Amino acid sequence: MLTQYGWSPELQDLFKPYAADGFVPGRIVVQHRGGYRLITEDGEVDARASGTLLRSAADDERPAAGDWVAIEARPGETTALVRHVLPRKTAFIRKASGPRGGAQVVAANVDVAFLVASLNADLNLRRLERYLATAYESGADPVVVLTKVDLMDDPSEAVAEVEAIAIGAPVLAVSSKTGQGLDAVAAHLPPGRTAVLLGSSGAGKSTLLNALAGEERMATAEIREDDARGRHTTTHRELVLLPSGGLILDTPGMRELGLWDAGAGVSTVFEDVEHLAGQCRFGDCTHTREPGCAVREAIEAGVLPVERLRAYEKLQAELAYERRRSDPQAAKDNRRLWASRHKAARAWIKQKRGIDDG
Ligand SMILES: Nc1nc2c(ncn2[C@@H]2O[C@H](COP(=O)(O)OP(=O)(O)OP(=O)(O)O)[C@@H](O)[C@H]2O)c(=O)[nH]1
Ligand SMILES: [Mg+2]
Ligand SMILES: [Zn+2]
Repeated sequence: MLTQYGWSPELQDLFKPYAADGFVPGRIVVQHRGGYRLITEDGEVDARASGTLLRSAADDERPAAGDWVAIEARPGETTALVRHVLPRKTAFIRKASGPRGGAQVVAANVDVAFLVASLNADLNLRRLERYLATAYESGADPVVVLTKVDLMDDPSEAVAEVEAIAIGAPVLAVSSKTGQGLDAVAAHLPPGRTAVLLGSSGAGKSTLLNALAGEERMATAEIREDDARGRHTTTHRELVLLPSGGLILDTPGMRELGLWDAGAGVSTVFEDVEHLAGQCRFGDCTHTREPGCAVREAIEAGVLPVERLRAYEKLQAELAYERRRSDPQAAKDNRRLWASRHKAARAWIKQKRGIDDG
């Protein structure tokens, strides 16, 4: 049973110390507000995280959908206790929404991240760049899946636009209604491999899962007529074993995808911008008015869309903000930097006044 869900000799090895303590292994196949459902050697069980685990674990160490865990079976109780989370192979992590905004693991131990966007009015390149950066950071292979191709007369232009920003990631145009392109999606899901569906509400994630499964496994709902947005139909995360042997994790549509520590991911997605910036005459070029600026030259030549540079700068600023927030030393350095700048500015103003007055 566990082998079908991806249990391997390596995991068996990792699990040895937990087995010695009397724990049994399981994988989280459902995560909802109230707790978890796990798959174990003996079938499915409901579970919750132990108090000790919750107290000691950082946000991104808490059990999440796709995790392999060590559980304590409690005879006579209806729910098992998750006591430990095994080291993850990959993790798709976002900044949690809300004022506290800690790290939130959306999916753990996935091999492939299907970044799902609909080819309708809701298609947004800037949003896809965020998903790509987070996916590259996760360690999973990103695949962009453009849904609802049956609604388009000619998708080639939209696909080309997405390919231009997807640097190296495959871009598939599919229809869960007609079946077009589904084989190409399934090709990324051989037996034992795990994929996650990520994207906005209404993009067609659950419909795609149902089409791959050949049956109605997840509920779906029509998008809103006025603005083509989804209705947040899926509210839990669920890992489904497909008849083909692949595993696919459905997730609730995200309103926004805040970056979490995704510096390397952003660099991968914006390889073109960083490569150009490396050719500017000055190492600290701001690409505004310096001479010998390769970035501005590329924009003027029509090679680099200016919106892409702006998107890159925006994500960099977001990362820097997060780093200051989570790293008190960086915040202090930043304050010190500004304090010294203010001091220099005041001295300069004073000196200038002196000259003007005198
Ligand atoms: N024409 C067409 N409609 C589709 C396709 N895929 C999904 N839809 C429709 O899009 C709507 C939303 O689909 P869902 O699968 O519920 O979307 P979701 O991404 O799971 O949304 P959340 O669960 O809210 O995150 C439904 O009405 C689907 O029938 C497609 O390939 N073609
Ligand atoms: Mg859904
Ligand atoms: Zn420059």
